[in-house]
Amino acid sequence: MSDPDDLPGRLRAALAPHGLAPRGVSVFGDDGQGPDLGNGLRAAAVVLVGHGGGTLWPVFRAWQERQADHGGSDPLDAWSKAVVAPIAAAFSATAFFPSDPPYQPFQQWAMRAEGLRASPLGILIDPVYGLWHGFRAALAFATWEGAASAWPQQLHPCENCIEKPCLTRCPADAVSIDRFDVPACRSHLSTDAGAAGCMQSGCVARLACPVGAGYAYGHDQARFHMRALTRLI
Ligand code: B12
Repeated sequence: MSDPDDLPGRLRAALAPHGLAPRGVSVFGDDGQGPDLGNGLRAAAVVLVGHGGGTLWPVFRAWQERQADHGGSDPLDAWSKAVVAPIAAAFSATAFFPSDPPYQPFQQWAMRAEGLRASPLGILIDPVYGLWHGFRAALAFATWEGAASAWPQQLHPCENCIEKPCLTRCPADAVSIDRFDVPACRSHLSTDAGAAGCMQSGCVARLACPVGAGYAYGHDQARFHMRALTRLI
């Protein structure tokens, strides 16, 4: 990899037209913890690619409209690959995607990369975007010369949250500090109340968090993710 100092800027410029951004770097060095690059080598570092708020949504929906098959059965994953694979090639990186098995530890990488920590819901909380952010890919590099300190580290907002409304608002009682009860969540989503509530406007527990509330996904994006939640795993 060349010119590591300018990598954040160059990646930011390549990703911005797609509503995506580099989300920090997890540096493994030669500790063998990096993902397998498929050529006998393990990555020295991964740069996470994602979004805060709904920046990707209009770009993704416009792309989907242009596809004869509307993006297929997993259109957001298909779009992520269509957009990120050429960028990975241009940066001589190997792209990993969060929904591709075997699942790569995106959340562990994000914790290392950005200093993010888990909210009581299990998803990582960002001090600016709250629970309204996600990862669409990771770019793995075989060698890494840049310093991780060139990338931002974050504070953990849940530490100062006494009330923790995310734990008390779920209409299905599916969330607790130590587990997310997926069957309970899904069974509520299949009721009329679930269809009129979480399925329409998004997960009520997630919406209860005051951090980054202004970045909450719009209804179309929220509905898309809720529908995905009813059919995944
Ligand atoms: C499988 C999966 C699920 C399963 C969870 C099954 C289970 N009980 O583990 C289901 C389908 C239920 C799910 C739901 C959701 N998920 Co999910 N999921 C994944 C996926 C594809 C793999 C997780 C995994 O096994 N990783 C492999 C291990 C080795 O990686 P890891 O980093 O060590 O794993 C951590 C997680 O597994 C976490 N964890 C353990 N149990 C659970 C349970 C839940 C609900 C979550 C979110 C995390 C979590 O703890 C591990 C410790 O760090 C990841 C993507 C990825 N590759 O990680 C997304 C991912 C974790 N999910 C994500 C999201 C956003 C959600 C939803 C909010 C999406 C939605 N449609 O609403 C919901 C959560 C709803 C809620 N109220 O909390 C995001 C989290 C982003 C963030 N801010 O942290 C990820 C990273 C996907 C992405 N593209 O960004 N998810």
